Amino acid sequence: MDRYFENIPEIRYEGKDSKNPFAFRYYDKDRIVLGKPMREHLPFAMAWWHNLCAAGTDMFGRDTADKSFGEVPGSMAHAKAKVDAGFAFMKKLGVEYFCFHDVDLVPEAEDIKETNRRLDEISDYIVEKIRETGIRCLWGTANLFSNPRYMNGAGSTNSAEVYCFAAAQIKKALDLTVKFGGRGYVFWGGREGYETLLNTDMKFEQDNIARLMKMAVEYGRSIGFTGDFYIEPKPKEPMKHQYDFDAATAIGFLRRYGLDRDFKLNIEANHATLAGHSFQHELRVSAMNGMLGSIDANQGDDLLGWDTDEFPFNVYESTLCMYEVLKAGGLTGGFNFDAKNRRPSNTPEDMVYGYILGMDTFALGLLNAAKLIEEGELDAFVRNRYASFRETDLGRRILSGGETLASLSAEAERLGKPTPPESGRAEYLEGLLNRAMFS
Ligand code: XUL
Ligand code: CO
Repeated sequence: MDRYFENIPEIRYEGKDSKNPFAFRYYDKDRIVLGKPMREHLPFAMAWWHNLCAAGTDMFGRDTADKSFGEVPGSMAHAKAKVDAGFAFMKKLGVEYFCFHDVDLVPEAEDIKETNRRLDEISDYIVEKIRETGIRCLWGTANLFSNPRYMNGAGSTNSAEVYCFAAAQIKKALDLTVKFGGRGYVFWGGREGYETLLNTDMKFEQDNIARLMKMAVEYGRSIGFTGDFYIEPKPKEPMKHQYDFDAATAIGFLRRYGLDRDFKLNIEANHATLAGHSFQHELRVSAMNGMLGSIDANQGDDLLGWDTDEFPFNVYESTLCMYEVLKAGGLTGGFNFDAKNRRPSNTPEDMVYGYILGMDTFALGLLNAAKLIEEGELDAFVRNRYASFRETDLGRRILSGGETLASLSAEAERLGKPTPPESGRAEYLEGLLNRAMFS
């Protein structure tokens, strides 16, 4: 089981001064932070697709990494070797969860009956590994974007037969998620969008996507799935415009169709920035709507305008992320490294370095965010900033809902002019952030 990573030791915490490349410098799984061990704050997951399937192919060139794991790619022996390698990898790193698409697990056959048979076979094998290791499934999903039949979308397709295949894949992926004891089920609408409105009935397509999601909820609950469904927003790529553009758009959609009781959001850092938002913005919008469910932990590149899926190393981002997560009371899901090695980082060691980097970045973010919360200055500043609403007679009357435009207009005339608002103190607060991060 160990043979793919045989030259790599188990990764342990050695502290920030360690020079050992195969050690954590910040992720100390049993360290108590704000009353809970780090591993409970940070349920990390391995993304099956990037780690075990993707081998560096891009639009301009072929694979650079060898992900055959000693077997012929496209065979069931290869599918099993990926399971062996994946579980060995997670054990080495102490990663306790995995996320998967149906077609990450087995080669897809021409006939869906055969694909489903292969999925039954491999999932029996995965269940054995789950029992052996205690590693669990964070979430599952169906890949409704790679197969050419999804050219015009899956839930949003113009073809009733293609829609039927999307439903079949979702049913099977839900069966697998439940079989693996998964905590969540994700919808990322990769092809749910449009290239041109000249050929698109947007309302018809969105009604159909919602119908499919309702069927998924009904079926999932009927087979004992008690976890959350998630929408993973993304504004574009592969489509020019995707329907789940950002958190606010996805929440509006879920509420419009009455799906908000069963769904939360899976927020991906690189998708947030593609939408022109910060990661923290998308987390805050989700949290304030009670919909922060899970996180795809990665980062984009300021110089590139697409989904680069890099392993996260930006500690400002992970600190502000963990600040939002802690204030929201944690996640029902976890932190899935939807991240891949750079194309020239093509060895098994690089796979391990990617996860060490990501896990340490989030552990450091957690420690910094806990410091900010314990110091309490940011919280106090924000609370005070709105004091005029809570601590004056006028403010309290507005909050109680008893005022009208006419009564407020009379009040304005009585005042003549307002007391000038106080400074927002952005630079001072950014200094506090730096102090928590570097002292
Ligand atoms: C694509 C993406 C997906 C989803 C799952 O940008 O993030 O990998 O996370 O389908
Ligand atoms: Co993702």
